[in-house]
Amino acid sequence: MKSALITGITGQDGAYLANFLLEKDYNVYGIYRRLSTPNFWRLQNLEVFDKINLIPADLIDGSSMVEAVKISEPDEIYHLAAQSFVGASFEQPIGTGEITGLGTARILEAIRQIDPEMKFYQASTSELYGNGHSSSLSENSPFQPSSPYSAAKLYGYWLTKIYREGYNFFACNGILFNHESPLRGLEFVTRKISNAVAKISFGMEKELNLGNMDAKRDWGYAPEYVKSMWLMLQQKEPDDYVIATNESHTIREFVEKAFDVAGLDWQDYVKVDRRFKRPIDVNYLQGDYSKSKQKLGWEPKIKFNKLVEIMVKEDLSRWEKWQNGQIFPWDAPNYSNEANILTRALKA
Ligand code: NAP
Ligand code: G4F
Repeated sequence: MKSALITGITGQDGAYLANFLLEKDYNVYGIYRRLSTPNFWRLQNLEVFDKINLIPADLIDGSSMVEAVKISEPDEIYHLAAQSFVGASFEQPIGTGEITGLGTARILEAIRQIDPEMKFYQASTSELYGNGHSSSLSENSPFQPSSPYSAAKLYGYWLTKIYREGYNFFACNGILFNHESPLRGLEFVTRKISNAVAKISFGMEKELNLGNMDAKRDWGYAPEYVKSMWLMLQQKEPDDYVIATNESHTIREFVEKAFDVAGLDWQDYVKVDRRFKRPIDVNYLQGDYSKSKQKLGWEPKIKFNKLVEIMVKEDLSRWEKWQNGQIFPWDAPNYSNEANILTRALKA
């Protein structure tokens, strides 16, 4: 039986990947950090919480990462943990560098010291390309990070290549474009929209405040994207791959479609609020997954319209069940809207 260690197992991708690897009969380990309120709802939602092994560790604590690798002795390590919210990286650039950047160095060093034969997946990102592009982006397109988050991820990307070339690691960068699902964090724009549409639809909220609605993203479906991570580690040679849908849509299009799914007109509810605008935004991201199709045999099935529908219908169904008194693992009831959030943009 193969074993895998997942950092970030409590996050969106970590939970779907744990589910995927369990279906492939892996022994699955994951690290989690101590929080004042436990955060296992995604693992419980997918009914995998009781089937995995959890190890307490934190990316800012190198010795805990060494322990996690020693305890699990995995064949494959999927490094997904990060401060992953671009907006927060402008508010907390130093913490983001520590976790998202140096955290990757800490786990690569743990592998180098314990067993360099362990295969390594790095959660790289389309944010590496940054602002200023206007055509599809492939593995050969230039990087121009436009946030503290993407600068930290660029460090992780290069370190992964350096350990591959310098120490002969089987280490891959998955350059994943945005991927969403009903397990997406509530602060990311897609889930913020699908959750707000559901609440507005039930009369629980009156409006939705957003930032830059002109930005375009290439949005795919997270459960399909985690399969590509595994495929990368099953190849003969390690390499870097773009994972995307080859389509992009504006935030406005997402809003329009999401309200439409609930039979509402978005223009009656949506307002622009400068708190949610970033000092620099990435205005265009569209991928080109040709290499992944050719080498991994990977292709997305769920595209934009279906994705929006899945997310809105699930949030509608959850709020309906909640109103009927059903209790199930879910994040939204503990998260009010973002009315009290003060960002640096307010001072600008
Ligand atoms: P997510 O839902 O925000 O999950 C992030 C995970 O990292 C959580 O499990 C979180 O734990 C953990 N984490 C954060 N700080 C940590 C620390 N100091 N020590 C240990 N664990 C820590 O992110 P995601 O959407 O699943 O994304 C997974 C990875 O892919 C991230 O690296 C992200 O940057 C990258 N990525 C995501 C996308 C996308 O569209 N989703 C696209 C490209 C790349 P808690 O639960 O305790 O907070
Ligand atoms: O949903 P977002 O916060 O995702 P973003 O910044 O694209 O980052 C996500 O995808 C990356 C891959 O490209 C990952 F690496 C990263 O970890 C994360 O998963 O914002 C998407 C767009 C941005 O242009 C943002 O300015 O939506 C715009 N937006 C407009 N109003 C908003 C809002 N974003 C958020 N979060 N909240 C708003 O109110």
